[in-house]
Amino acid sequence: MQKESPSKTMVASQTPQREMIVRSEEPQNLEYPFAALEHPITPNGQFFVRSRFPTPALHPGTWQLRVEGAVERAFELSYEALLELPAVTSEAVLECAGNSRSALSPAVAGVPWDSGAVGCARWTGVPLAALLERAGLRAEAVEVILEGSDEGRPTESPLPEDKLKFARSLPLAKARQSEVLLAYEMNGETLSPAHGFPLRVITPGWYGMASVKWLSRIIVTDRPFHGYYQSTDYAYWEEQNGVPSRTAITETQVKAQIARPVPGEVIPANTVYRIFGAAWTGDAEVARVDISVDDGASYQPATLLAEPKRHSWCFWKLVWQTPSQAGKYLLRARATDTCGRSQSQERDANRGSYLISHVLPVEVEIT
Ligand SMILES: Nc1nc2c(c(=O)[nH]1)N[C@H]1C(S)=C(S)[C@@H](COP(=O)(O)O)O[C@H]1N2
Ligand SMILES: [Mo]
Repeated sequence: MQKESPSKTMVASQTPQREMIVRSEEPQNLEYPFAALEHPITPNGQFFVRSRFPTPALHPGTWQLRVEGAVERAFELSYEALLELPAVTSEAVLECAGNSRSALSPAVAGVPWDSGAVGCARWTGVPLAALLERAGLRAEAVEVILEGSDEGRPTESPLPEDKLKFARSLPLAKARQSEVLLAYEMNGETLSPAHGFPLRVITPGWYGMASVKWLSRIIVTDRPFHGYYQSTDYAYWEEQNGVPSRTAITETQVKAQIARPVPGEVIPANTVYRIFGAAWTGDAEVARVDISVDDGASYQPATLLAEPKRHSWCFWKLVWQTPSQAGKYLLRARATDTCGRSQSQERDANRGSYLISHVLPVEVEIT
């Protein structure tokens, strides 16, 4: 092949798959082919779906949201009444805590997500804080349980015969932050059944499991919640006072993902290639993304393609002058956030099958 002048050529990456990857039909688990990454706001049809149980069929005429527990005035709210309340719209990235699981070695149980269980949308709804205010928290209140309408038996674990509902809790400090939304619109459209119609929680800065779909009950409690998806699943071992304890997964860890090139991509030597991807973090902003094209020996800063925003993601690129020597090369992307947190190089085994945020190399072939 004749080599072209690097200054004139920008190598197009392989045409990526655009259809969603079906990880399972029932419950529905759909992954976005991250190599096709294009829009800073993920179109609804390209937003991953992660559900533990079949999607419940809820009717806006009969569905109600109940607010109860350690409150002064328990109440119920219809869909119609909810739409009447003052609403806000904000952008938030949701990443499944099991995203990138397929990269773990040895393999672990769970949906084998590649890097497409992540997306960023504009959510419209009512701040959870407004409903807590209306109910009036009693002095003993410590947590807020968010319960979905979906139910079933977790397939992954030996458990009582009884069905259980998907539920997660937020500590009061997080629940009261104005950013936590009860959302009924996604990118200006009514929430779809798969994404939680009629109402879902959006907990920005936390992994997806805290954004409970098909919300039906808000229960304020006077003690910490230890439901199945709080302490058994979506939890990891952490030493507390010298004792290993189950700790609920909460804040999203800082992470950069390479969309292109894809693993195994063949790229010509002596040319110019645009390495491209996205980066996000939890309750902070992305500060920088650094790229290594030499198996981690050195890093150089990527260009952020937009002003990083709290709770959103930021696309980035690096124009790579590809080497003249043919062979396999390992590319790495590493994000750092405004709290000074950066991705580790090594996997922490205590994280089990979740929180996969260490630097993941992408091997390409230069020819
Ligand atoms: N009620 C309910 N809420 C849920 C889930 C669920 O199975 N049931 N899955 C959670 C998980 S693990 C994730 S990652 C997000 C995914 O949201 P999405 O399907 O809209 O992308 O929803 C969360 N909320
Ligand atoms: Mo998830």
